[in-house]
Amino acid sequence: MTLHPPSKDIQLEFSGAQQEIAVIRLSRPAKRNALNDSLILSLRNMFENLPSSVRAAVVHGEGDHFCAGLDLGELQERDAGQGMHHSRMWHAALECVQHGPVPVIAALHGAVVGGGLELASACHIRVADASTFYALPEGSRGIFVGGGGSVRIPKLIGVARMTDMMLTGRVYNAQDGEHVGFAQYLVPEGQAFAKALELASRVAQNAPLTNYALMHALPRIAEQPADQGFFTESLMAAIAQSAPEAKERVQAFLAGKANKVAKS
Ligand code: 1HE
Repeated sequence: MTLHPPSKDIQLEFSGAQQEIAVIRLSRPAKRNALNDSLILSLRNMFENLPSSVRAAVVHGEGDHFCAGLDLGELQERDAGQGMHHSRMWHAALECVQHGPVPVIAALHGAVVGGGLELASACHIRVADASTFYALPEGSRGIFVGGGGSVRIPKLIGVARMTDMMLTGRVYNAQDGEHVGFAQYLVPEGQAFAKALELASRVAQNAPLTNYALMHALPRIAEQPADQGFFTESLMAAIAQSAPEAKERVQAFLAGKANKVAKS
């Protein structure tokens, strides 16, 4: 159900032989894909209503940059209550990205800053090209992260690095960004989208229950004390391996009909 008009600044297309990959494009290049409220609400709506045939998603940005963050033009005088609701709206949308139905791969290039970095950090895999740079200009704008960045970004790079970025305005280039943990893949300029699509095709071939476990169980286990983590792991392992698809895949390997693990 859509209760707000869909934003023209974000597009959804499908790719793959079975249309199993959702491709979501931030499509506001004149404003460097700055995220206004309508765009954030549409992003949420897309992830809440993906067709059941979809097995993986790619998020990318049109033009020279992935995303310039919060649309500063929309930043009005908000009182504390309105500010809280605005931030919670972002949380709800990015929660749909991180804990939605399918793994999400971000294809990054150019600016990945502020709320753009918050969006990227809600994705499961980040592929950056050589033009990518990361920053959190909130510090210099007199504001604070509000889209879940204070929770998600330290999980990628640690609290100390995030504090430094916000205090000093430090910008990480693509190479250093990969090194500190922003991106799992670094590719030559212009190749992030192709690489993200290739990875999405690979991810889409996994058993859906395994992908679900990786998206929903793994981060929760990481937050649990070890004893509870071991127990949750056992529950998830038992559920995943009892699925008919798991049995078929193991049988296929034992019958010599499935790929071996190949040295990279
Ligand atoms: C914008 C925005 C924006 C560009 N909101 N309009 N984010 C920032 O503080 C980042 C601000 N943006 C920049 O530092 C630069 O624009 C970029 C490094 C991203 C790109 O530079 P460049 O030279 O390619 O573009 P530009 O000339 O700076 O901008 C082109 C147009 O986009 C220009 O508008 P125009 O009408 O003059 O053409 C810019 O004003 C506009 N534009 N970025 C609105 N962000 C949930 S809380 C999250 C909190 C945050 O995200 S704070 C961080 C905000």
